[in-house]
Amino acid sequence: MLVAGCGTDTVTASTATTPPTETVATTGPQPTVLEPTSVATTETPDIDLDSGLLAHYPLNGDAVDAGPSARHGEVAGAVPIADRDGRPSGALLFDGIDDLVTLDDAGFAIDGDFSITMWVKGNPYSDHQWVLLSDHAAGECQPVTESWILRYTAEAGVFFSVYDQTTECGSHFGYGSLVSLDDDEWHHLALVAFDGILTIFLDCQEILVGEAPIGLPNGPHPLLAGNQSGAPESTAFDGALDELRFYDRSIDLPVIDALCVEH
Ligand SMILES: [Ca+2]
Repeated sequence: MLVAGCGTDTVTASTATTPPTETVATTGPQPTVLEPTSVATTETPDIDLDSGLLAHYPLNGDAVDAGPSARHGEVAGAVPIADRDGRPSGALLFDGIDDLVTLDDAGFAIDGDFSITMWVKGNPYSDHQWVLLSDHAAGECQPVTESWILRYTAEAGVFFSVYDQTTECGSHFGYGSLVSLDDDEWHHLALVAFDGILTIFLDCQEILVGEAPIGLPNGPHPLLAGNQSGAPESTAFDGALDELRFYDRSIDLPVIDALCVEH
């Protein structure tokens, strides 16, 4: 199935070099519109969902890693909820206040390509931004640590930042728009970093292509789902997560399609 570029969504991307703040920027440097770039052009006859798999959290009411390295996490507050197919305890529900999951990020320092995929269902009545994933601490300039964070706001959409020490407080890269995760519906989100380009897919559709630093640094902060280190209520995820996967490679379009349709 052809996935990339078949929708009508406007593709917008930006790079930003200003010092980051804890508020998602909705203004700033003018976005640089890049041509959509497929993350992979070669279809393989066999779709391998396990190649390069660092961790796979089915989030069936817990944080067990079903991947090859058994990097089990620890749930703090989040509770089981039915998944997108109605399977009881098939996903995890976060309260938007203080729930989070601490993951085992040993070995998550990635210098090259990577991919992250998950299902997300957001609470439409939430009134603040959400941190979906992070290896990042809240509320401070972080000049001496590498970190990254995946956030969402109703205004700015999906927002992935890497703080890489190239400026005083690090740099952050890329933000998307025209996507909604807060409509109380399940959506499949996939981030694919390939050869210096970050592509974000929502429900198998490419929504953002932007230049991004290669790699997923593993800084001193814990790898968290549902919030960031410090766990401020103002960034607590409010909704449900399911089927969280990390890869140390850029997954191709058939894999993305398979994950967002069948898994
Ligand atoms: Ca699940």
